[in-house]
Amino acid sequence: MSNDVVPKEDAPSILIGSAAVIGVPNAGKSSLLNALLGTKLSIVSRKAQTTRHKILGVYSDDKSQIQFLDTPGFQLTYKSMLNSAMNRSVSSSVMDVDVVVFVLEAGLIQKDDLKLIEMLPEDVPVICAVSKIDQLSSPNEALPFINRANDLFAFTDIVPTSAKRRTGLDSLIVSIQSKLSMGKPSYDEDALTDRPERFFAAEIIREKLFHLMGDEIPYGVAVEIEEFTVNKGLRSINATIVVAKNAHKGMIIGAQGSKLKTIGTKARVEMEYFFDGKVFLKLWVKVKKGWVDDSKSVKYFGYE
Ligand SMILES: Nc1nc2c(ncn2[C@@H]2O[C@H](COP(=O)(O)OP(=O)(O)OP(=O)(O)O)[C@@H](O)[C@H]2O)c(=O)[nH]1
Ligand SMILES: [Mg+2]
Repeated sequence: MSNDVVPKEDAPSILIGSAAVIGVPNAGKSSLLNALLGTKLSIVSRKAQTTRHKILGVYSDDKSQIQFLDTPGFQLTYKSMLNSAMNRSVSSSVMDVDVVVFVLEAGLIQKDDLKLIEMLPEDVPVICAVSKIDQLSSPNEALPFINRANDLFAFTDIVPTSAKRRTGLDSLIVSIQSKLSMGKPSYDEDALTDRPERFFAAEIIREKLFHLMGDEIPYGVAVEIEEFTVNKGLRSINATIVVAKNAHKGMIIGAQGSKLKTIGTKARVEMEYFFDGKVFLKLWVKVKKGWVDDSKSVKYFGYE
């Protein structure tokens, strides 16, 4: 990832470094990252385990360039190959960053939070971002919760935040900056990520599946981009939605293809916004039985 990127030697030195955003599923990691970057880079849903890949988001201001790494939610309840791969990607990302941002949902300390805390590295500063503080019924509840968080681990800072209300974001950036050192930035100031457009196309389709399908299906879905061409600003995208069970295929297609049509329309509209240009999107559905438990397939779809 960032290792391939060469620092820009002619740029002035600023604070530079990387920060991994970790936490249990649904803690609000992707929403926080999107709020910090001011754009929707990482897909979000009310269901747990929405994020599957590590996603790099580049934050730049006058003083600093921070490479944020969004990670999948860490959990020990579900144990498919896919889940293990997602947990591995969390444990590997905390190893090679300058700062860890541990996202803890306000008012909620779960078993998996404690397990994740056990895995925190000792030689990297860990900031606790208490997320969703807008959900607390009164501001008086924040302080006792911060005290509870403080007892969990030797966090270098505890910062209350709300991605929804955009509060605490500056404090979190300042706290991260205080742990960085001077150096040359690796990305242009307007760069946002190292992922190609086709990655985001697949993620946007996956997000619509999370929003539009029942509780079980999204976990067994992968999206493969078969074709992605750009011609005079028109992106033509052919994508296959891969499901783990036969029965899921029909459910995604729906009566006379109605469900698939809705998924396609919603995904296309969001892609047009994201890519800032017209999109022609074609979707297929394919069954690959039990792929979430097949390590080769998990690797093939890029979840490792
Ligand atoms: N009220 C409120 N809800 C939030 C806030 N941030 C996130 N949420 C909601 O929490 C849910 C989970 O958010 P995500 O950002 O997808 O959480 P995540 O930690 O990335 O989840 P995974 O990728 O599944 O591990 C979504 O329904 C969000 O809308 C916030 O600041 N306030
Ligand atoms: Mg996420």
